Amino acid sequence: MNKQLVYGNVSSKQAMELENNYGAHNYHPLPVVIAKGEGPFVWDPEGKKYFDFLSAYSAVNQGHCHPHIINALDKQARELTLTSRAFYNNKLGEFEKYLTDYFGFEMALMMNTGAEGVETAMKLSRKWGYEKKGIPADKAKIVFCENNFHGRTIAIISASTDPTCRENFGPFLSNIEKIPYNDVDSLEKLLHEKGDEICAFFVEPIQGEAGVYVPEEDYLTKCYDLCKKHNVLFVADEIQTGIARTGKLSACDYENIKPDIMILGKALSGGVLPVSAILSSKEIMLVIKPGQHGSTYGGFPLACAVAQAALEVIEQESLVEKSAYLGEVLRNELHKIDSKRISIIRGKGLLNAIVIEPKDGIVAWDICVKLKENGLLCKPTHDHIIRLAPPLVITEDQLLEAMKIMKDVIEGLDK
Ligand code: IF1
Repeated sequence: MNKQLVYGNVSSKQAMELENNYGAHNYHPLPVVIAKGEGPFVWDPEGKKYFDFLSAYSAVNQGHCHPHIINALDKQARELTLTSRAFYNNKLGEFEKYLTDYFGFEMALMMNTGAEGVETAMKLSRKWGYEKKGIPADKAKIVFCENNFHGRTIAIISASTDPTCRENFGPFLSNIEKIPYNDVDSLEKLLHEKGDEICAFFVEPIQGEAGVYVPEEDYLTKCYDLCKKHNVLFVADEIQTGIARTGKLSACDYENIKPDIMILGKALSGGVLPVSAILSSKEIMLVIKPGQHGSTYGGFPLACAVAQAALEVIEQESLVEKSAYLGEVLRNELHKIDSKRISIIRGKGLLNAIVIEPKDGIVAWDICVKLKENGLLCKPTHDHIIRLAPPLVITEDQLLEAMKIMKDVIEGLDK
């Protein structure tokens, strides 16, 4: 143990050493330590201020430590935190009604992490496949898209095509079909061949990890219609795209599609607690009977109070409209950057990415390090993509200030 260490008061250097020495090396973070957050800003232990353009992978849509959410946390934490589902609690039903009304569904099943939400949707889809669609025992198949990201469990990485996520974690789940994203014909062909044994199609309305990959217009509609034709559940993973991030409440709203199952997580709690949920119809949801699925913390009172406050913030501060408007401003500013290094700018609302041409050995990572030094935190994905997803509470002036940093850093690379 470092003798200089005063608990609760570590320097950036100490914090990085501690994580490195005592924590598993399952991440490779940018060399910055965050000690405090407020709205769109974070500070390191030495007091340097940064714009946060990752928002904890879109969990902090409402901004860091939003007072309305923190008040709800504080109030509920003093009243009741956890009961387990062995008993009823006075928050769960109230929140389930609020949540289902909010998104226009009949029923919710609450879990904790996003991955658990996806697992829950997979289990529900299979059960529905056997009990409602009549798929023969152990034959149910689920369709996923290539380059997806749905989480880290064994079932979910069985559906992944990313070697880094899968290497030496096998054996994997069988009965998973993978087709290219943004390719309606592949889905049509697969459903035509094996539709009788397929229970569900899982899709991200915009692929986040793949680099904010926005599919062609009508892609979701066409997939949805094919699913209906073959009696296959259309399951939207809105864990990253949902809750105002893309300029609509959920990204499926762009095509006016109501998925059979919608999965939410991340910003459902505004970055305060791990809270996820799947939303569906009574007919589908009630396939799961008492004792067949659950989680100790799933739907705990503290989560319900926090999540309700988090969704109230979205409405009270018009974050859907703000995300749509500021997304236009952001992409407009990016287009003004005079650099051959930027090859593509894409996104919806405040979920955006720039694709960088690697040149002189400078890749996205190096640019993110330079941005960090200038007070702007972004995360590279793959070698050539930088994701830009600030908290939705950012003001237009703040956004313009951040975009000036971006412009100066990128144009500065060739000066
Ligand atoms: C990590 C990406 C973002 C998700 C979608 C489910 C989950 C996620 C669409 C699982 C999680 C995260 C987790 C994080 C990296 C990250 C990510 F780069 F990998 F793609 F956000 F962009 N569905 N996304 O995006 O939710 O279990 O993590 O709560 O390091 O794993 P979770």
